[in-house]
Amino acid sequence: MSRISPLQKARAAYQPKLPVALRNGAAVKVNEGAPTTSAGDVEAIAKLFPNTFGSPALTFETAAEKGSFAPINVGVILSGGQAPGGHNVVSGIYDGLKSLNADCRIYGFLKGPDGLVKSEAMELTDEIIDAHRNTGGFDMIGSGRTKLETEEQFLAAKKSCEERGITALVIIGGDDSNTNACVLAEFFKANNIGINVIGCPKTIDGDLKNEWIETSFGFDTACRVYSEVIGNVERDANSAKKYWHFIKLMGRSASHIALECALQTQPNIAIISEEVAAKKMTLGEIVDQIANVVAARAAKKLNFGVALIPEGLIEFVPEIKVLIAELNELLAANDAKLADLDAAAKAEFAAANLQTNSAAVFKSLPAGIQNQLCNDRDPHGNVQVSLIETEKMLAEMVKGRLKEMKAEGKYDGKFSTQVHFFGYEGRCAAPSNYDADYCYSLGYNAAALIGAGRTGYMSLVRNTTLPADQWIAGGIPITMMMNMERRHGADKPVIRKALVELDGAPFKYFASKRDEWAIETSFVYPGPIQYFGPSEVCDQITWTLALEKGAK
Ligand code: FBP
Repeated sequence: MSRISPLQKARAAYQPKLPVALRNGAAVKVNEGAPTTSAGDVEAIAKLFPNTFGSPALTFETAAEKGSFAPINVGVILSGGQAPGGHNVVSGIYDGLKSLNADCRIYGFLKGPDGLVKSEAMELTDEIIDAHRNTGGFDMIGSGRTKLETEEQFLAAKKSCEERGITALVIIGGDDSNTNACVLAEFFKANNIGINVIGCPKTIDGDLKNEWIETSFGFDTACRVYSEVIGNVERDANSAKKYWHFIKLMGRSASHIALECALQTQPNIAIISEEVAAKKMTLGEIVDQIANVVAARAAKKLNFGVALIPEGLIEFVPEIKVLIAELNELLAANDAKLADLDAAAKAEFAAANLQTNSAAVFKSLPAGIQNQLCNDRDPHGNVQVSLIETEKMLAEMVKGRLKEMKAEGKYDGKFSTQVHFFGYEGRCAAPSNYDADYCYSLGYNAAALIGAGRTGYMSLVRNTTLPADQWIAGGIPITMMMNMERRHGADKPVIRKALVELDGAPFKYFASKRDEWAIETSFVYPGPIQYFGPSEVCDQITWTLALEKGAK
């Protein structure tokens, strides 16, 4: 047997908590709410999903009696970027199904939706599941970003399932992957194919949430890992007192991670993309804002600090947002012509063919950023913002601005920078107690949805700021979260991302404190995730969730 760490060994014995409704097994009493609609574009979504649109929201209660359940085979897919707790979702599904009937069998499709299309899967056994309980990563079966959208893929998925006698699929993923789940559920139902599809809300980005889904799994753990390291960097900055650290934090679109980490660590600066968009700030104004804080601290002889930059920032600067939208259309329209060109050649093509305004914005960006903006989009049409070095760009631009300010007599200090990008470091961490419990419950609950014969639903576990005794289990139709968006040059149905709300409690709290954090050195050092020990250190919830639910 390969060596495992002492923590992994001790952690394997951790028994995650479950909502009361699921404690006697995944056979539950189902309560149906009113019919639902969609997050936007109701008519278009209803037309595209005639068989799954409008289903009621569900809540579960303990069943009066267990009843009998014929054994079934179920497929599981881990989809998109890794998030801590994915293995616990799978082990929850496994245990939940076995509670329905010990002869149920579970197959893991390999490398994400691709495994479903290519019919590559492995049966999950007690031994495999036990080796992965409470561990981070998606390595049990792998993950991928293949978008399921063609009829050919759907029919291949049907065949892969039929080959294994699979009658239910669970897709564990973010907004794009759950969009896949919804489209597949609709296709199967429309064509009388007896395969039900259930989704589970995963993404460290924290942007798959709404009035029903409180948070996506992995957000808690990932933010704790980043906050630990930000705290360490802050302490280094405060010890050496010679560097400004520019830290880019993952989160493709929304700034939930940057905001949560700011709440945990109290840095001098945290840019929130949604505010940049709302205030229609230019890149120059963001640079001015940072430079002014650097100058104010320098006036107090504090030539050091920490600035958090959300990964998705660039897409929220209005002028760059327009530029990216035009670039997307241009690159998609000239796909074949550009296929063999490298990013620099694509950038040259873009500079020559963009409309006047966007061409000017494009040309004003450093060459490296121009090339990065022309990199291939991911299979869902998203710009791969993790590859864009916004932190370096801003550090350079602030340096330039400070030089001007010095000449104008508005700044007198030293400015040396270090740049960091924290993203991949947190996505596969061993899940915190919160994520270990939440994920196991989401998986177990997905088994309950399967047991109840539902399709096109997302697994729902809520009230998680309270003790697990008060958690609510159930499901909501995925169509309820959908609207139409422009992707790859066409209008597509997708789950609406939950961005940071500027009138929400987490941002408001941050906004009330940030001026003080900017000038004073108010750093907080959260330290590493604790898995064992006093409940107040092991069982914390995120500031975001606590503030949203009025628990802080
Ligand atoms: P998901 O939306 O699939 O959960 O992934 C989120 C994310 O971690 C983003 O924060 C990041 O921009 C992106 O994935 C990176 O993607 P990749 O793993 O393909 O480099």
